[in-house]
Amino acid sequence: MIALLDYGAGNVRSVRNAIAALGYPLSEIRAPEDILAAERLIFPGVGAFGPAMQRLREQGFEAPLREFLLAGRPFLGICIGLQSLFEGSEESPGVPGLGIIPGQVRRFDNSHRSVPHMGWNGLRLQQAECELLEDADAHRFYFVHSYFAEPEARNRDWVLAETDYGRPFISAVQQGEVAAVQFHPEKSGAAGLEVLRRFLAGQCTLNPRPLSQPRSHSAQPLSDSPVLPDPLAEPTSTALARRIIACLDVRTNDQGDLVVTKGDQYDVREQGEVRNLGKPVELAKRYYAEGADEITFLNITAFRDFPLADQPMLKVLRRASEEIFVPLTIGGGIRAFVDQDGRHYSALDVAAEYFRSGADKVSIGSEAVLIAEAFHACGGQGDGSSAIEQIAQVYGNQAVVISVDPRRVYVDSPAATPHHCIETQEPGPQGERYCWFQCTIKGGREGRDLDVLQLVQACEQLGAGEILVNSIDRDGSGRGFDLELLRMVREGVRIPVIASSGAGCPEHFSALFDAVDAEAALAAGIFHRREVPIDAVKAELDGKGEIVRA
Ligand code: 1PR
Repeated sequence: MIALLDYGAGNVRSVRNAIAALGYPLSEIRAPEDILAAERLIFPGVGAFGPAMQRLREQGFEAPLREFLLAGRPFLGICIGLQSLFEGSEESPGVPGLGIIPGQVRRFDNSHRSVPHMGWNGLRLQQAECELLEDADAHRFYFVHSYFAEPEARNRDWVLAETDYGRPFISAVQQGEVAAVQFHPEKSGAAGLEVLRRFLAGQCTLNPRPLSQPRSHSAQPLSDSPVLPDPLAEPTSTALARRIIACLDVRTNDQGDLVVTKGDQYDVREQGEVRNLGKPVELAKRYYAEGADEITFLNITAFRDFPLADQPMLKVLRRASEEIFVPLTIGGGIRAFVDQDGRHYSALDVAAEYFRSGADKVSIGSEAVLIAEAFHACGGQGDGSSAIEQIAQVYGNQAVVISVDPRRVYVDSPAATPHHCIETQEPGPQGERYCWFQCTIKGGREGRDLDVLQLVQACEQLGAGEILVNSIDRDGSGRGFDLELLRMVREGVRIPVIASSGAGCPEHFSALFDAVDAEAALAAGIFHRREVPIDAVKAELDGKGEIVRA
């Protein structure tokens, strides 16, 4: 019996979907005694360390889980499921972990790189002949976390793999049949599914001999180590790949069908008809097969409808998540609603339904602008009640993407506006040499008195995990990304940035990453119209020395 330890703290649908796709039946842990009855146990921890440990304790799961682990029975922890095995975490001081592995979980330093560590990174195997991760150092896996387990001499005999993000951290542990990974195998494409399959099939034997001496912490005494380092093995670094994201703008057309559409400067109609570029699930599956690192669905008319009434969109998400094993983001209509019967739904309720339907992240557009306006009006303070804060608190910061829809506003001089203004290489219609980037809501239909920097900095402070930067001016133009806009956002925040709008050819992606240290690039039209395949973009980047997932 393979059992899933879901303690109800968040979205584990992706793990269930991946196990179902691999053809294994899964049972649920409902009571403490179910843990010891399980043959193989999967613990996909989600959310924050403290609440996760608290929920385990409240539900009486801690004691049987420790017993299961100490008996060395088959266990796979994922993400917080790995971190919980350690003694404690900086994320929740004073909350003890399970203490199975000596050591602490620490926060990444964001002074030189974006936090969360989000995207596809490699593994440096530390043990020879590990069946669970055999050949895994030839692949990349999807990580998303702000905290990491620190390698030290006293946990060395647990470390199965390390990964680098500014510093080495523990990306997989194993002793006997107890294993855990910091990355998400259920979101790591074929390579991740293979790791899960090996665990489910009972292929996780380990020969506890290190491949190489772990780095940086090697100054620690080795006398208690049962194994000898291999002096010939040179540790190689791993690095985070640039992500390529396929975006599907989805709406209902005039015939009532849910279609993928694509606009020019957000106008999706051609001769009065909504452009129809295909069916959402079919297109998304195509992009998964072609190597998209992530897929985003934007429900572009949800600002005027009640998204939970939009069952076809939720169905799209459910079907896509059953067959697509890279991260899925959905945006559109994440805000509070009152339905026809007067029932109130919070933004968190809407997001929760999206997560339950298979989303890994939600993207907030219009509502984020209104939240940022209120934040600045209160002197740069949040009160915990905004959609950003509430969703981040329950699902984690990494699950909250802010989708920005800015438009250039040209001025003659910086003194002509109170907003953050740049001198632009792309003069305005009257030859103006300065502009600011105005935030809009409702799909660009309404401009607000807020600039893009004010928006993204407020959202970062409130707990957003990532910024998706669209550009109404560049959308659908094929003229390349708006590098001036992107540079301003990149320099303004320490969370990952996705560049969007205007991609027309592979060279636009290399020009983007050459100019702006964005984590990801998103495109729509060129992929939908089959003008540029995803692998041509990756080949171009690879040729320019950028790291991409093969
Ligand atoms: O405001 O929270 O309900 O969210 C609505 C979401 O829908 C927002 O994220 C907003 O960006 C999006 N949206 C609203 N109207 C439109 C429209 O096109 N009429 N789409 C729209 C925005 C922009 C990109 C597009 C890129 C790449 N689409 O996502 O995919 O510009 O296109 P390209 O590569 O073809 O240039 P809320």
